Amino acid sequence: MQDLLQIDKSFLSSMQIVDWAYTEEDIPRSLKQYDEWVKNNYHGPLKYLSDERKELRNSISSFYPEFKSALVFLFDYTSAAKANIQNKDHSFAAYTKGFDGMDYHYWIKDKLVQIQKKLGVENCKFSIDAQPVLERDLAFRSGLGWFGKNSMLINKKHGSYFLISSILLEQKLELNSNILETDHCGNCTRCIDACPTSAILDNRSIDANKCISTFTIEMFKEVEPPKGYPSKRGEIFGCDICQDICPWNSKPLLRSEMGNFANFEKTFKDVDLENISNREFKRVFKGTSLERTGRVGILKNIKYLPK
Ligand code: B12
Ligand code: SF4
Ligand code: SF4
Repeated sequence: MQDLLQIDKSFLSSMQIVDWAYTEEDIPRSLKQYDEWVKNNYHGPLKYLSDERKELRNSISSFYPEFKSALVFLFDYTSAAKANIQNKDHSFAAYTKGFDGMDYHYWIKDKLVQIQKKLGVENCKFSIDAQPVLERDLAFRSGLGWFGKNSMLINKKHGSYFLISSILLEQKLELNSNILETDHCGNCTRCIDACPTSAILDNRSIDANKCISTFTIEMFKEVEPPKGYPSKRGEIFGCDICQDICPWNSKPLLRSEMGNFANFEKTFKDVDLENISNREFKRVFKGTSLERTGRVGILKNIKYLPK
């Protein structure tokens, strides 16, 4: 197993994995911060973070009792972020394009299945965003990065344009854990200054009520947008401002090749959103991130953009 993960670098990079780590730590280090956050209603409309499912995040074993260890992977989408920046087109957050234009939940699951097969492991669970796991904390306690002031998990070498997903195992492996990463934000406040809706709090978390990402991705029906939405960048789905501005993403952006996402954009531009049916929208955007909001959700966002 160790050999697979250390030597077979081309296998990992073919999956856009830029780093990975191992941990046996079951309990998140930031439960106190999570509690405070919810008490202050900073989760806003994201009720799954505060209802009975909240308790499941207290430890991985409360959702997966057999849990013994985790392999935590960082799936990179810097090339999509580079394309958005160079094309000055921020309608769709970079992650929506960075995994062959697919909804990353499907794309990453396919990769984790491949890794599971290579490892020869029968019983395990995947954590890909939707499970009750504080994934940034899991990556933090694996030593993969620190909580930036924008609340993103930032890796010293790879910045923050990556998604975190894990294989949760029922056995311990003969692997070493990394030491915890220390803070490297220093006196910088660029993300706080740049956030158009003042959503970034002063304790390395954000007010989800105000975040453009909540409004454009999580709210499917008509609601008041946060003050400051849309920014000059015209977000339709998601927001990358607090990452694009972060100095820790400069080097990864320089190093990365620029992706070509013309097909994704063309499909969107070719569709007459006002006049196609919800069903037709579903057919055209099947398997992409846009399926989440559906046609009605996208129309709700577009309404606020300058004509
Ligand atoms: C709910 C959610 C959202 C919500 C709320 C965001 C939020 N900050 O919580 C909304 C819709 C706004 C959102 C937006 C985005 N999201 Co989101 N989201 C999630 C989700 C599903 C849960 C997050 C959660 O539990 N929040 C609870 C709060 C309290 O946790 P937190 O913000 O991480 O805050 C921690 C820090 O504040 C920390 N902390 C603070 N001070 C200190 C001090 C110390 C000493 C320590 C140890 C810790 C600590 O403690 C808190 C609890 O862990 C995760 C997936 C998952 N299962 O974890 C993805 C996730 C966090 N999102 C992700 C992404 C990519 C995004 C967007 C970039 C998408 C986009 N382009 O629009 C934006 C970024 C906005 C931002 N700046 O955070 C990635 C982040 C990857 C990374 N590098 O960090 C995740 C991990 C998904 C994934 N599987 O990769 N998201
Ligand atoms: S994603 Fe956008 S709106 Fe949300 S905190 Fe970052 S800059 Fe602010
Ligand atoms: S922009 Fe500055 S303060 Fe914000 S996360 Fe990046 S380094 Fe930290």
